[in-house]
Amino acid sequence: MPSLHTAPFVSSDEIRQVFSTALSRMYKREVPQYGVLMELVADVNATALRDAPELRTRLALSQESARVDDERHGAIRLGTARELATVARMFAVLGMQPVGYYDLSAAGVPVHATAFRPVSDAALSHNPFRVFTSLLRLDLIADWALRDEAAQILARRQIFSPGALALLEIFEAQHGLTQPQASEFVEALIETFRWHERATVDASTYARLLAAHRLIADVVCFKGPHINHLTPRTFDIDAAQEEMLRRGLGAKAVIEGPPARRCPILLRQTSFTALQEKVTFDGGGLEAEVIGAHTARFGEIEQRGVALTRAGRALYDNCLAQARSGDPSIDHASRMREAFKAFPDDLDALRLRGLAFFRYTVAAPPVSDAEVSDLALDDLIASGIVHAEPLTYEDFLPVSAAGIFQSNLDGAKADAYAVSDARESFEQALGRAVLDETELYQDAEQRSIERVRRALGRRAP
Ligand code: OOG
Ligand code: NI
Repeated sequence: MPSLHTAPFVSSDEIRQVFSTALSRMYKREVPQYGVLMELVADVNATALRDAPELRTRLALSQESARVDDERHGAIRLGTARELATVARMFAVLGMQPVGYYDLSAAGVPVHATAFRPVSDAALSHNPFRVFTSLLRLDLIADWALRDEAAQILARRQIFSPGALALLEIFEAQHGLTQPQASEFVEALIETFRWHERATVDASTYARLLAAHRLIADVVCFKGPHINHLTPRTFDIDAAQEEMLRRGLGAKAVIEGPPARRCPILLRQTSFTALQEKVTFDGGGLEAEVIGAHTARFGEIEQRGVALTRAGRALYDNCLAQARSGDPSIDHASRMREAFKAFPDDLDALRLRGLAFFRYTVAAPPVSDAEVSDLALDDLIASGIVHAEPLTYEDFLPVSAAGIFQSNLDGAKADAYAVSDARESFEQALGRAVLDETELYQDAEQRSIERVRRALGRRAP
């Protein structure tokens, strides 16, 4: 029992909310196009809600209605195992845990990643802020000398301020932060993710790392892991993509993920290319500083659909493989539409075939016991007593992530690396295993079934 003398702690959900808002404010100041993107998404979403009464009803019924307006994800790229371990502890203060393992080496991007995000129903509906967090894989750099040099440069930097580290220790010792401590923590943590104009290396070192891989230069040459994009959520990504082009944001040509459907599944994303930013390079002691430019930061939007079961995901991966290996003389969009005909586009079919996850609620209390006795869940849904709400996909897609990375690395298509998946070393660096996203959806669905069962007494389902 908490004693009367214990200072009240701010909840992690609240700290995450404040952090996400502060980060958005900072990014808007640093990357003006992000402000344009936010306005555009707000307009598109308002139109989508006005024109689609089913969407309005669905959102009102679900636990998501409140969260969508300030829903977003960000991405950072880290250089060392120690940075990843500390970031994991920092994000734990914000109630975010590592979910999923993404190997991007197969797509020629020398990183592996996880997504830090809230996991409980309540935390997700409070604020679902996520951060796609990649760790550079120096082991994939062929040039030994360059690899050593990069490791040495990275070993010299400390991406967190002493203030942030001290508050992290206080949080871990007292299992919470008071209001003033939480505010100070958010402010200190934001500093880590801002753009630092001054590089930690001279111009020629930067050029060498850039030539090895643009991504290596982006991670190694700067003081910290600048947030490289913040992504608002839209209800209609096709409309948003058109609007991006209309307002002069050079959107990438192809929307990543599944094709447009009546019932959205997983995740669709599109981005616009990076900004050119001014960089001041170290003069190396003797020479004067050199002014240069670096491109790393960009804008992205996403539309989220229903989370898929393992069977659903296997079918998705199959359709994607089908489309990719299809006739190259046919355009990408047509190949995708054709391949995805195999994926049912109807919520009942997705549920009855066990392809997607749902959250069940009691829609209309039964009039009599007889109505629910011996009825299975599907019958209760068919008779309107129970409502099945699609569970939103909260994670990322490796193929899409690779596409997003590529589009912001000057479109340079890299070859796949020979060695790939290094999950074990990633988890070792992280200091823990990542959570399995499918199990989280499965648990959320199961919990909702148990709630329905309790609400209907011991009669069903
Ligand atoms: C991350 C790219 C992945 C997404 O939404 O799939 C990503 C990066 O470029 O650092 O953010
Ligand atoms: Ni992203």
